[in-house]
Amino acid sequence: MNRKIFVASSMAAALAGCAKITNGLNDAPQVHGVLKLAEDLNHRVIGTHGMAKLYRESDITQNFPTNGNDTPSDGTYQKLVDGRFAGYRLAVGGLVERPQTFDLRALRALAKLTEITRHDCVEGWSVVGKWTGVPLADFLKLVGPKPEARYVMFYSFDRDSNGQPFYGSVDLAQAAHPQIQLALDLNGKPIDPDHGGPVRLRIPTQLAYKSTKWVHRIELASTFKPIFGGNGGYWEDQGYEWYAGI
Ligand SMILES: Nc1nc2c(c(=O)[nH]1)N[C@H]1C(S)=C(S)[C@@H](COP(=O)(O)O)O[C@H]1N2
Ligand SMILES: [Mo]
Repeated sequence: MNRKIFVASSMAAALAGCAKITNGLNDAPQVHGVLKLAEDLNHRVIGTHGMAKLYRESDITQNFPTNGNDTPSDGTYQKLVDGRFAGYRLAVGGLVERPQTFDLRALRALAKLTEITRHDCVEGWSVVGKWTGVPLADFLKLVGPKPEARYVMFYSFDRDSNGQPFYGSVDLAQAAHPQIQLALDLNGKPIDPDHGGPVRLRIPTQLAYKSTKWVHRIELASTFKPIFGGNGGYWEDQGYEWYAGI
């Protein structure tokens, strides 16, 4: 059983994700069926409860590649960079008891998780970094998901060449995982713009495309069907799996 899951999940890893050149194979219905099955098994059997491996300081990667729809050229984002993010606000709304906004000082006061973890991009590279930030579980307790809330949606500043904004999501079970954080620091310094600063999601138990960079708005929702392409995320709308457990 375990081996089956492993094989299925490595297949998913090889086929899904952020490869910039889309692979025609991904579109074959039988491949999709296998991936869906793997996704389902992973989600129920491993992903949500398993822990990502923790690394040592000496494992930290020196030259950390970046990946994304380019660093947002968006005017609002550029102004925030110029002002060293003093004007940055994270807005939280949707199905929450206490909608509110957070500036970086408020977020830093909640940052109590530091973990050295690896992120795996399906384009074939992995990097180990030290991330410090706010445990997502603590953050959600503060804003109070309403009983009908099921998903946490993350919205970013960047857009692709068609003007489509980047976004992503996890469900509340994944959000409760102790290693998921709203990251503020990378390797002891505020996350730079290229790596998703000032606030990005880090999910060390899933492929890196789920770790949404440049987050400016979080919304709790009961379903993601009516949001953009309806699949829960930018990459998911291109056909990749919503659950990307490693
Ligand atoms: N907003 C946003 N987040 C994103 C992406 C993106 O294009 N936009 N790319 C994802 C992908 S495919 C990867 S591999 C990681 C890369 O993170 P890094 O640039 O810090 O290495 O960010 C993820 N988060
Ligand atoms: Mo990626």
